[in-house]
Amino acid sequence: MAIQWYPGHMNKARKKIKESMPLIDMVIEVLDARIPYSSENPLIDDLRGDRPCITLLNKSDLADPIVTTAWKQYYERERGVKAIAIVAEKKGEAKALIQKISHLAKTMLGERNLESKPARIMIMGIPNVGKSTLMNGLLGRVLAKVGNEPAVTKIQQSTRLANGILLFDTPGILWPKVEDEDSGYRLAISGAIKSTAMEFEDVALYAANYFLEYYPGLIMARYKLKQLPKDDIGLLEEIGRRRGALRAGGRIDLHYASELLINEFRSGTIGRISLETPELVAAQKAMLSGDES
Ligand SMILES: Nc1nc2c(ncn2[C@@H]2O[C@H](COP(=O)(O)OP(=O)(O)OP(=O)(O)O)[C@@H](O)[C@H]2O)c(=O)[nH]1
Ligand SMILES: [Mg+2]
Repeated sequence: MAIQWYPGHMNKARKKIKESMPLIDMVIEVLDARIPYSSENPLIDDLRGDRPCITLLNKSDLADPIVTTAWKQYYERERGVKAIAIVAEKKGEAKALIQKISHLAKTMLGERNLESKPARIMIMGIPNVGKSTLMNGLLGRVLAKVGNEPAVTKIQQSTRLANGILLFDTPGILWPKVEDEDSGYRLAISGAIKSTAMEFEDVALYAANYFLEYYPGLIMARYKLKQLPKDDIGLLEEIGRRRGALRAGGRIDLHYASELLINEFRSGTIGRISLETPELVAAQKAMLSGDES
């Protein structure tokens, strides 16, 4: 599924980020721990240039812990980057990050007196990944509006922390066209794309397929199945039947079942699931480069 959802405010946000960038010392890039590769926005890399960056894998409470460990190793080994898994929503987790951020700022900015000229740090990432939640967590109070849908933050906002840090929260931005099919689906499943810009049933079929292959045990347990459905549509039908989503003539309401499956994934009700692993992504990249040659 190629995604084309790039509302006006995202374009404005990108321009504003570009404008502010010369004043920024460091970037915190927030990735979704369930899709670290697909939630990495090439626009952000472009905008930040060679500024130092802290990479966070947020919502790690929802991701498969084994896969998150594999991703951390991947970042360290392949990129020389230390990715930190966090749960921005959990009280205290963001606070614990402050020390790391201060330390990095002091190392990077050397002689600068941070009290008179604070380290300027911009929090960036795709929509709905938890940037504003992180900002509030670092602050220890609710300043930025958060919400369980993409495009909640519409304008850039900054605030000063006590430790010589000036934080900038930014609106989530996607790139104008997500061409990679698999990444498009994963972004849609994770909640980074507005519901009105996606086809729920199409996305749920992709999710169902993936869950059946990689997390059959969690699916059997959650939907109390004695037998694994033979395919994606079979799973949606089974969910619909079990939840009484029937239409006239006994037809199953697949749209209802689709929403249910996606929402239960997003809330973590099915269990801790990652939508991509370093191996899957490597295979996907190999396929794509094969397609081009
Ligand atoms: N389970 C879980 N949910 C989280 C975590 N961090 C944030 N959330 C939830 O994710 C949703 C989005 O959070 P926001 O902080 O508004 O995300 P954002 O990146 O600022 O989103 P935009 O401003 O729309 O780009 C909210 O419902 C948060 O409660 C986390 O670590 N774990
Ligand atoms: Mg926000």
